[in-house]
Amino acid sequence: MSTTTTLSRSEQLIELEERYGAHNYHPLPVVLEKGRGVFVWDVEGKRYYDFLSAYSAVNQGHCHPLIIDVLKNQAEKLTLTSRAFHNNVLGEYEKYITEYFGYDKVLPMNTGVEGGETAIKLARRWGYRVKGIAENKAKVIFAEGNFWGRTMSAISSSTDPSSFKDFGPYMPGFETVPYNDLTALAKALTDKNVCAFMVEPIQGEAGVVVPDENYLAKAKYLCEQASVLFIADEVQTGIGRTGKMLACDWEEVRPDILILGKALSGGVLPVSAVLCDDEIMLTIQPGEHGSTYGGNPLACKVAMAALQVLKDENMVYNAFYLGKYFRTELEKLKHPFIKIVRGKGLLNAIVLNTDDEQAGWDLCMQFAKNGLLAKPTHHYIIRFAPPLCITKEQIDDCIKIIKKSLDEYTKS
Ligand code: IF1
Repeated sequence: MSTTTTLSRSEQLIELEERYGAHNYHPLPVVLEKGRGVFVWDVEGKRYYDFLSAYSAVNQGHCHPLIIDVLKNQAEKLTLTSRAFHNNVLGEYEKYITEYFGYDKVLPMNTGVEGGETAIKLARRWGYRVKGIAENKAKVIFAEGNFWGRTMSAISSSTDPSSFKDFGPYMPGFETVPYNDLTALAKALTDKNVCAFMVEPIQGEAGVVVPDENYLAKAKYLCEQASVLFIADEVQTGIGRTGKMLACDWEEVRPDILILGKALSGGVLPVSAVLCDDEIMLTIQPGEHGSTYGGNPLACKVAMAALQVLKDENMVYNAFYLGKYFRTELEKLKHPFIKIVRGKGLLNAIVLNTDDEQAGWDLCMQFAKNGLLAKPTHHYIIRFAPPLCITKEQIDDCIKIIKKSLDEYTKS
């Protein structure tokens, strides 16, 4: 064991985490200290392309100057009032975001999983008060392979043992059907106690799994026919990530309940939002739901800035055009180690041509050595999700890094 005097700054900081922090993550051995746009720098000053974007929370680029300015300005005025009182920003934000996405109302929360919990409470409440489901009988259908967070409800719908094992007992009234399987969904929706179907338009954590063309549109139609609410979890796929403002826009599907998070704040602080129309939203009355920080003036100002720069800097089209270009250039490599290239917009992944469970991690270590940060979602699936402000020249540079790393790894 080397003494602390010979440890690098990164190693010293990693040791502190190891000693004093919970061991609920296994990060790459990279200690970041600065971010700007598509780049991050470690404590030794090495620069990397960020191809994870904090799991698609930094769509607008790290420390976007306009968002940071708004943050600083509001932070010196008023950060939090709680909802015990009004504040001068919330109403302006609620008008802005409901017009931006085309819904009657928004319920502001903080993390993505709180958005999911809120959506499910709204759907159950609508199920009892509008659809007329008998008390405590409401069911919500999820897709196998879903991931919407780490709370007891979220893991109760999970089909991944690493998410749910030995955390039981689980939330009742949750059922799953195979993703991208309309026959199974149709069958599940024959149960009159089903109030909602909650689904990611593209499954992120499952490995950027893109469903068949029209799956979302047909699923929405089946829900309408069964008087079941269609809840879109766009926490990871929303805010321009897939080359449309919402991934549901690819099929012109309007979710009954829309969940947003992550990049809603441009990666500056936790902001989530649940949007729906009055028939659903007003089933929750004063004192029946909320959170200390939900709708705080700092978050509202930051979210408006994050949504505005997305439009002003044409990031959604950039994701559409450069996502297509990125996948084409990856496929042109015809690299024997790449089995599949898949994704939409700038939410992409490669499936490696191996059954070596260590391959994804080892290749990401090679990427890091060559100046690009990515992380496997599963052993041999690597997600590529850079900020949406990336340029064509930077994509070309990253393709070179990916090719170099693949060659080095497969030769080692
Ligand atoms: C971790 C995964 C991604 C999400 C979708 C809701 C949430 C998430 C589609 C909850 C959050 C995060 C959680 C984070 C890593 C990351 C992740 F690897 F865990 F699964 F992106 F794929 N819906 N995803 O992806 O949002 O409460 O976290 O704000 O737990 O390590 P949150």
